[in-house]
Amino acid sequence: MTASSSVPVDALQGLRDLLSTPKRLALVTHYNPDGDAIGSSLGLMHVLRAAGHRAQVLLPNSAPAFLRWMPGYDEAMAGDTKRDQCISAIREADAVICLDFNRRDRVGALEEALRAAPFTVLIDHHQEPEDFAAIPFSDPSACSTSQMVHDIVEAMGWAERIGPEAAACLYTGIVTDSGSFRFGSTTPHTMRVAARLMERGVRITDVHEAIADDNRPDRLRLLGFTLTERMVVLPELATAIISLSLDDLKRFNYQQGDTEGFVNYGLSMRGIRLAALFIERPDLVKVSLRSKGQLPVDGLVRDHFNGGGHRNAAGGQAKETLADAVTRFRTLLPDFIAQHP
Ligand SMILES: [Mn+2]
Repeated sequence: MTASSSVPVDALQGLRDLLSTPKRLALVTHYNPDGDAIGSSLGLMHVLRAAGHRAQVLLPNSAPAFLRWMPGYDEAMAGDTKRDQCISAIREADAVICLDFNRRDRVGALEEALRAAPFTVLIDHHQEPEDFAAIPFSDPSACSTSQMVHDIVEAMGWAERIGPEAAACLYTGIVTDSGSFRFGSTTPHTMRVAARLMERGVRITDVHEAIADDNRPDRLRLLGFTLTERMVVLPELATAIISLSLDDLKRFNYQQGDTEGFVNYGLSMRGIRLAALFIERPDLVKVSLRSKGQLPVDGLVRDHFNGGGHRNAAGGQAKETLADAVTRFRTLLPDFIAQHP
């Protein structure tokens, strides 16, 4: 292990004890799993299997299409199609490993089973973890859970067990959560981990093509429409706001994952420090905020939009109409921006 990765000794010893004999393990990640959720889970699954354990990945719901190529995805079970089997897998597991989330209400229909699980391990990089895991690995400074999985595997002395499939999964998680190595959480250590994963056999052009070059015409047209018709730029507040209604999405034959990354276009404009994306769902409005520098959007989301995240990337929800949610956000903006010049 390098000096710049910090795997806590107590948790590591706990994990060593747990895995000293073959175990049946359920690997659970969060609802609407992203590249890091799926990458860290499948990556760890491959390594655990190589170490002689039984490991089953459980997703609260299916992955967006652009992540389904990941090695081992076909063996994962999703709670939206196989709920009872997922719950049985949690019940029958010797331990449940929770990846890329830190509150048990993040796993949708699997929450009750997870709460009843007698032994849990947490591997996660979000702020303010709920205190529930017997073995907690929590590092909010890590760029991704996938990087943490790499570091834990290495600290276990299992680096040789990372094959090309695990490497591809972990690399994908790091790339997607670090914005392709550009967010502030990207460190020299992140680059070293990426280099090691290349040495373990990941073909990075394949990964980047699979992630980035998977658009359908409808999705690109929705993006064009969104930027032309549904983006408001407030230069005096260094903010861009995008809002999309159910009708907008329907017009472009929306599929899950289509609006992934849209919020970042707001942030790509010169002079913009804060980008917001409001998306109408049948039962609520989904809110995503992204920021640059010291602007702490996680606090804003926690206080006003029932969610959380990281300083520069946070997500939550609103119960009012789309228009009301945007209006409320715009009302909060001047003070928020003034407090963080
Ligand atoms: Mn993550």
